[in-house]
Amino acid sequence: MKLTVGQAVVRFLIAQHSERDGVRQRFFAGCWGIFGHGNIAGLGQALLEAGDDLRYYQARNEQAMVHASAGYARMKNRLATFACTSSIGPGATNMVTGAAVATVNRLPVLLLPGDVFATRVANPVLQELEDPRSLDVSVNDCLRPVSRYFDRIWRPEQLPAALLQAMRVLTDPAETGAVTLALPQDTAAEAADWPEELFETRVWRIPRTRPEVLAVSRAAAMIRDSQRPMVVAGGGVHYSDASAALRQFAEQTGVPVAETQAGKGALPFDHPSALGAIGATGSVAANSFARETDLVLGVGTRWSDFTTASSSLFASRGVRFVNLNVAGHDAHKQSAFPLVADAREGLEELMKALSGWQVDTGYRNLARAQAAEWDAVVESAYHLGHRPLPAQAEVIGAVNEASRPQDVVVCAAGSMPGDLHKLWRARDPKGYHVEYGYSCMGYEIAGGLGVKMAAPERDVFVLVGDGSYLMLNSELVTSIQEGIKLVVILVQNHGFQSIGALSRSVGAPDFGTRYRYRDPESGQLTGDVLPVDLAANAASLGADAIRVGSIPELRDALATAQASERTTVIHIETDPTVPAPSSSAWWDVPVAEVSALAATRAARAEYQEGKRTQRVALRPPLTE
Ligand SMILES: Cc1ncc(C[n+]2csc(CCOP(=O)(O)OP(=O)(O)O)c2C)c(N)n1
Ligand SMILES: [Mg+2]
Repeated sequence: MKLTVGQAVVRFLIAQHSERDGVRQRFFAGCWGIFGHGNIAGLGQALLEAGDDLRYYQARNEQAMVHASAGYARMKNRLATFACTSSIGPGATNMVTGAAVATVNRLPVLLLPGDVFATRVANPVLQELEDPRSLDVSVNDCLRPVSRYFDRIWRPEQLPAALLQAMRVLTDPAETGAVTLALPQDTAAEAADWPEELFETRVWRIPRTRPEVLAVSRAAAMIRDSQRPMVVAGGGVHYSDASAALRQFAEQTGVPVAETQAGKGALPFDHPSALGAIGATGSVAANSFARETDLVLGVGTRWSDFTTASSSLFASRGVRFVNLNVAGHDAHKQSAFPLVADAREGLEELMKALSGWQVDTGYRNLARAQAAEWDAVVESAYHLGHRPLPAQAEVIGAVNEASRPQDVVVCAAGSMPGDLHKLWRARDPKGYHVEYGYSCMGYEIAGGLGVKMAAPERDVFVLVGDGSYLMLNSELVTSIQEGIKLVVILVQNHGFQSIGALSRSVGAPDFGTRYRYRDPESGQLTGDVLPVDLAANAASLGADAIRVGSIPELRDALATAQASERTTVIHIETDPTVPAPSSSAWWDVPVAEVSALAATRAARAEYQEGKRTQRVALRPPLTE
């Protein structure tokens, strides 16, 4: 069969399927793309010819199209995603940040950047890097460290093997992330003869790896021996569709469950075993359990510094870890006893091995009582009644109360992810979508688009700060173009509230974190607030924009947005001086060791207090 490399890639993508638990689906829902000389004749022409067999979606920014794909893949529990094609040069390097989001969050996305001429006759092509040490280097090599598989198709003959490797990695739960196949622009348009088998329907089974039998009994024995066990649930619980199994595990054993950012929603917030969020942005309930626990069962977590409060949280001398994780390198973190398996399979095996065992009633009740105390804190944060401007927590409360249980809240960077982690009342396993692996400003609207494409029956509430909005708001246009409805709540606080607070805690108060005019006298950015009008900006991009000045007005606007078919941006100004309730946990951000500023010296002294609480988990998991 004679096809160009571009046509062969598209044909192959159309034929790929995933299957788990007997359910089969197309693996690629379509292909995002922005065209230039590097990809228009190869993939562009091929997508035109394929039509709706592999639908083309137009984005405004290459980074954003990778975010949308990652959001989609996360919502689909990694069983489906998109391909993304870019031109060479800036189009390709714009995808580097999106690729990092996908890889850090362990989400499959296929990147197909154009690349420099394989034949090199016309060198240097427009946008070629020209590395004097080697002509086989191009800017696409920037994608190597952020891709779990990277290949460059210099010759058509190399394509079949590369496509199969790409699919292997994309559908492997332990290895998945961004995968890059760079397509030199001449090769992509070159024709070759392909075997028909390459384009036959291919089904990639997503395995549910079972844990080793002996490892299960060892892990169960460690849990049985413990006095104060707890579960830390991570994103792997969702990806493995294990929230029902986790709930059963918690009900059978009484072991309380805390959740990471990616794991939030694993249990509904009001489940009797739910301690809520853990770590630097956690609930006081989960964090006080973490300080005293003697055995932690980590399920599908990568143990980020936010979860461990920078290695300061699990303070009990005798604490040991068991990690149930599909990836060996995660399973071994925290010097844990590793249970390498799919989360659902692993929990089911542990339940069998723990049959008849439970934590004592007192411990169970303590979890319930502390979670109830935290929920009272949430309730009052939701209804602070702060004036004249509302607090951010009240905005979160109003959105939570207006949304239906199955709806999805989306966020990524700024002060809101932490506040959402602490305060959002999750009622559905897929209802909480905060990208906090890479915490990438600009993910919010683009990622929300992918979420809505994966779950059109749900309303998607995108919470975005003014800083993130200004960084990447352009996919609002895509949402209008495709009729993909979002409800965007744009929280205006004239700068970086999150980093503002951080700057104060490291003794560099408010430096570079406010959007202000330069003050002619001091020479600093401390003048008046800038005259930006982000609601007008949203309206100019085609969205319905509503400005609100209070929480009751916000509630009305949310109702209007919910009733509408179109994307609505609700603009609300908040008071950045009102923090969310404290998590009583620490986060390690270094402070200058010497300084002429008194504020920095004071911050350094406090930092050293925090450092004293840090302890790397090194205890061997098995003592006998
Ligand atoms: C792409 C990117 N650049 C920088 C950062 C560091 N950073 C984290 S939050 C933040 C400020 C976010 O501002 P805004 O969206 O207004 O949210 P706020 O902090 O005001 O809640 C910055 C600069 C980041 N996370 N991502
Ligand atoms: Mg802001």
